[in-house]
Amino acid sequence: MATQPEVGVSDFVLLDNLTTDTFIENLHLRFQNNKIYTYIGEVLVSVNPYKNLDIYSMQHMAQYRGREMFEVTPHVYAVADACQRVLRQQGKDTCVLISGESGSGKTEASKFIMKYIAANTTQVHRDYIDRVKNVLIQSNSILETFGNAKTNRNGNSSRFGKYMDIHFDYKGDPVGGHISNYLLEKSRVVSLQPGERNFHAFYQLLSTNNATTKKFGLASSAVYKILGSERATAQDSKLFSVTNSAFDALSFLQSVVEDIWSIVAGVILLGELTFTETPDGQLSIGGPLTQCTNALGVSEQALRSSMAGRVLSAGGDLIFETNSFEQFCINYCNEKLQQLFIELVLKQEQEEYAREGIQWTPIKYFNNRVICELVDAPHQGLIAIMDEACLNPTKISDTQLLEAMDRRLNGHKHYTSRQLAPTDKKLKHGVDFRITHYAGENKDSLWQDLKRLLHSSDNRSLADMWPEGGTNIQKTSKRPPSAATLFRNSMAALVTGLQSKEPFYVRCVKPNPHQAPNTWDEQLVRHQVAYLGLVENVRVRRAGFASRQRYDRFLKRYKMLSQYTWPNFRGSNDKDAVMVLLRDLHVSDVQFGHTKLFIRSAKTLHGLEAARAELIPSIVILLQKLWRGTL
Ligand code: AD9
Ligand code: MG
Repeated sequence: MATQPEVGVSDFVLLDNLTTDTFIENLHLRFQNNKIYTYIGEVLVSVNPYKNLDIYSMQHMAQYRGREMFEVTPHVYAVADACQRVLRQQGKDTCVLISGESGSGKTEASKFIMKYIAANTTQVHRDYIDRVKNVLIQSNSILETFGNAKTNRNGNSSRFGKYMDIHFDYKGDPVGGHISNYLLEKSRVVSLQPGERNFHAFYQLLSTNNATTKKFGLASSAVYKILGSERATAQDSKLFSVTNSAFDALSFLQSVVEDIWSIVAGVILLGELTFTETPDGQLSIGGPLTQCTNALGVSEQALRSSMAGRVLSAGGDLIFETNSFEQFCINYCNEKLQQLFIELVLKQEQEEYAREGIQWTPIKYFNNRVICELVDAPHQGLIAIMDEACLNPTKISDTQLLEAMDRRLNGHKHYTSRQLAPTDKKLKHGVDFRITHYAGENKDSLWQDLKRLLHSSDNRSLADMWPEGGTNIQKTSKRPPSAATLFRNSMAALVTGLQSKEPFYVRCVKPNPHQAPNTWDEQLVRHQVAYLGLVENVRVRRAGFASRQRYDRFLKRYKMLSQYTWPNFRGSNDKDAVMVLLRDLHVSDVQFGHTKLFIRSAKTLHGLEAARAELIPSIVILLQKLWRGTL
């Protein structure tokens, strides 16, 4: 493969004078040259190009197969390959953690990784493996239809967190998988920000021909509240076919697919119903009630009675702002993943030094554990305080909840609230409850009567989704855990799962807020570089060693630099050969591990690379002469 011209440095550990400015300069330079990927050691930094680059073809994949990360130009395929190699060669479970703000390219990165894994399989049991590969790739279409929406930040924003587990056989071929979803932004169904869309599924269904929509009690041309100010487009129509092909590829029964679209129609129609209280205290439901109950497969009477209790008991206080609660959970999730990143990156370094018999002194870094504990500590954390408030039989107001938090957390270095600190000073790290929409009455759990209603549906798929609706109400009178507690628990389980695996990281950066190609917003990038702790990451990596390489790989790459090792070293031991090579080159800022060479300064690596680049042309000429027999 032709060596690609280097732009800036392809690994930040090689930056000469590391500051936030030089970091951003290098990232920008590479971005301008369509080099959207750069390493920090084995961590991949990815900048969203917002345009299609010709770097993802099968030919490109082939360049990464079986190659060490530093040997080829940085790429998300290199991460996928390293991940699969560790799994195949060391039999260890691996995971890839992809983080970054909305629109930074996380979902696309995950799809490239899956595409690479699907392509990189052996030929045995082809049919079966092909099916699994197909499922891997097609499952994304379904997840995106029901879980993605256009937001002001991203035209295809994932409104849920997802964890995909792929199972491999002993040869490293994918044989199955499991997808866990976290916190779907359900509030979007009923409340949209200006300029945003609801979940794609609603528009897709309405983009189909009249016969299909009519079957579900809808009219393509009608304007439904749930759509906000947006309408179905030709793209939605295309994606409706893609979604249905994906259902097919995943072996969904046709009857289940019909059930699913019928539920989608039912939700659209629910949005059209109006509820009023008649003067004699009865509930009057207006709008397309019959179409709605048909689509949901429930009786009008059942819908009426389950809604009556709910509407009347909620009084005038029906739809509170839930966005902030979801945002709070997303922020907490990001802090947890950041914590994992900090601890594992350091842990990994330390373990490697110990394994290789290398001495090192750990460096200081901001550990955001304190932020996570502020949220999730038992009894003391914000979630515990919210839970306590929810237990209060009398409804408590926003202000009372905020007061409860202030009482318990006043003095905590990372907590502030509008009441405690009426200034605009932002906490660098921490939780700021300046705006609190949390209503104290967070009962995300669906009420028992609604569960019973859905469980009674003729729509088998809908009924199956609510098995609890069939249980005796007496047995379920215990209050279900709050949404915050459920989320905390699922985060804890996620972190435990991830900790048991060998992690790889992709840190995604969004270059501008306009979703535009070739546009660089320095402020926005600076903010993300700080938030993701990227410069800190380079420091941690460099505080130890700029580079580490297995002896055989190192020798292969640099043996040409010494007469003692080129073309071959006389001894049999790669470590000895590397020692001789480096002595000859007068390189001394290294440590010799058991299996790897640790190079302290980036300059040394620069020097070796430069010497190699200088020698390559003469070696090529030498080899050509040898082949032609003219030497
Ligand atoms: V969100 O947190 O789910 O709102 P993501 O997942 O981080 O967000 P996403 O992967 O959806 O962002 O990327 C946003 C858009 O950027 C995509 O729809 C693509 O149009 C564009 N994108 C992202 N990565 C690439 C890429 N490697 N090449 C080309 C890209 N376009
Ligand atoms: Mg996404």
